[in-house]
Amino acid sequence: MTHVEARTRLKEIYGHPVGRDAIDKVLLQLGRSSRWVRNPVVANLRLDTVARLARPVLGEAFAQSLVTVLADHGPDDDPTPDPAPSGHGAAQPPWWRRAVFYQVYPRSFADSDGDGIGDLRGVTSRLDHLADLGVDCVWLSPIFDSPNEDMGYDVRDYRAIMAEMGTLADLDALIAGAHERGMRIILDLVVNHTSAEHPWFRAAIADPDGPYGDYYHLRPGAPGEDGSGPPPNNWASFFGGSAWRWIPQAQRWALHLFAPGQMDLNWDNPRVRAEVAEIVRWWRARGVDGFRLDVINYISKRGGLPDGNEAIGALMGFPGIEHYFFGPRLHSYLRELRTAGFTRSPGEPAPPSTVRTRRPDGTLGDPAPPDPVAIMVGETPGVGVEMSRLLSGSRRGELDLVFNFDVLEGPGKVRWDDYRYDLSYLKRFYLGYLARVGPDDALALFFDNHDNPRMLSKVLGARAGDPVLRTALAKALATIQLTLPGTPFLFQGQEIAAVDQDFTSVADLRDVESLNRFAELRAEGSTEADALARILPGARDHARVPMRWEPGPSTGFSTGTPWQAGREDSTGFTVAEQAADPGSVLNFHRDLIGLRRAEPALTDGGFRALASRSRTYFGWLRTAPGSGSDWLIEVNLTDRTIRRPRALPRAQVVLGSTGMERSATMAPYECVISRVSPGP
Ligand code: ISL
Repeated sequence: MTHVEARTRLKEIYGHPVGRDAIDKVLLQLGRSSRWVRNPVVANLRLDTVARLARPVLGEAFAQSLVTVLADHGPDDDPTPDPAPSGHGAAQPPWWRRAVFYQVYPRSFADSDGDGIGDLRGVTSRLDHLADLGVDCVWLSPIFDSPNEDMGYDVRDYRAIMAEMGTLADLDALIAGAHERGMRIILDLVVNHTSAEHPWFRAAIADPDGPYGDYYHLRPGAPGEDGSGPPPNNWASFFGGSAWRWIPQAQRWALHLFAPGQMDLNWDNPRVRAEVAEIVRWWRARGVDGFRLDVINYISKRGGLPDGNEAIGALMGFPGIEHYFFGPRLHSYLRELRTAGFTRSPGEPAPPSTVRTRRPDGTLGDPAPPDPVAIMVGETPGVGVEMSRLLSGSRRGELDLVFNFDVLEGPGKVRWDDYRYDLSYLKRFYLGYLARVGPDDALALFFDNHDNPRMLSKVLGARAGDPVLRTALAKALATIQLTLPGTPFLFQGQEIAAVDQDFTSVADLRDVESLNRFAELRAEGSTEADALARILPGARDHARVPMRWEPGPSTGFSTGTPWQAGREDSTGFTVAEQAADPGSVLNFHRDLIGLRRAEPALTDGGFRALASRSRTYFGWLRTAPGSGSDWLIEVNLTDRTIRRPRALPRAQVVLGSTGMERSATMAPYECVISRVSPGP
């Protein structure tokens, strides 16, 4: 579809990758099924008719906004196939296809010097825990120098370590230590914005017409403007209020999609793009194996920064979002960065160390040659399945993996809602996703990260306090995450079944997002108790408390006072306790990751869902090409005993949460991984 106009039919829009994701997103948000669009009568409706019918819900300009975004990503946008050997279609799949990633939130992982803040030496001291678990790649959340308005997601110096976390020498040691243990290491690249304290921003506001003025989105005010007038557009900040801040010194408005100290960079400026590529090369030369790219789908903003559509703003919660979440030049900027920053150039010196390879039995081999292209993992809030494919398909030459966040909340729900997540949605989400991807696509599988409450708590609510249910569900989620086709990203604590905190006061919270939201609710008249109750279901703080290494108040995290205290103190849910218990969630993760490494069908094998319509039973086969054996994976998605579907293949249990037998029924949240028996 090259030309979208009023006579275009809904099915044509739905046939456009961006149109399909946009419509699916709206339906998901409204809690409606996408079957609705496939109904032939609806599918044949003309866009102008849809716009008229949808007006009460979506307002006047919705259709036009959709058309504009679609036009940005037309067929002309298809790149020439990527000849680089990074593709998944290449003879040898890239390393990350089989890898298990592990996200460390360094501030809360391990504190080596007793100041209460986790640090790099702390991470290094715990590398054996990660290697024993079977991790292939460690991702460190921000460690660069930062005033920490948003916990390091506001970088002041891209080539220095945050003082409280250590030094460049500490990072060099960490990289070498990880490589030596068979683990790659990636860092967080936060380049949609910099801190307001970054020298570029300081220079920009000191002289808005000078060389740095165009590094950011600076806009003059209306005549006589003193900052009290209306900002340049209606875009909202994700952390509350307008996305614009008046800078009196510069007599300019400055754009910040996040906190007021996180200034959005202007990626349309080639000098900005060159700076970013140079930062990436600098870190690659130190041995870093790639980056997770923070909100990377937000970097290209529509020219002129027009007002956002009110209806879309109301629906998504953030006016303006359609002008930057999948911006017009996103693809070309990513391709440029991949080539200029992430791809090794001929004759480039080897980094100080590279990862030692791991054999299928887990033992270590020789150091691998440097990767031809360092891995690019995109954090891409808001993109749907088709946009994910456009950003990470192996022929696209853009990102390698992206995070699709739609799995994290049930239909019609947002993070702040207090509800119990229904795992039948998780099954539906993945079956739908997997049915739409091909060999060129890759999925990142994740349930927890530093921006979300714990999945265990979303599903169980207060019943996460029941150690039996908690253990069973943690193993079930691990089974799903580690044996579906895709690349799993564990977040620290998942391996010991970490759950949400029982925060009782706003004084327990540290995150700028929670604190701003609390202040807004108070300003609107909520009582303190009400405001707290409304932010706790979604507070990012739940996942940011110190790692529980040992029982006891300090949890083995620090000898000092932790920067943020956890409140969870259940018995049996620390690393030390679980290491000693063969039936623990920790040992289940180890066994399962070991099995994955030994049995290629569990990572590379084909996928076939069983009983796909069941809302309670999630079962699938991983089929081995050639002579290897097939695997049957089964999970009870409920807290009840369920019957297994009939006519399953005969199979021998290899790993299970409750024992080595398969009977007609499955216990609450039971999970079983079995080798399919040969023969009929
Ligand atoms: O918490 C959110 C806003 O309501 C999420 O949408 C989150 O901000 C989004 O996923 C982007 O997250 C990343 O960038 C943010 C940072 O605060 C998050 O910690 C980071 O993961 C800004 O850099």
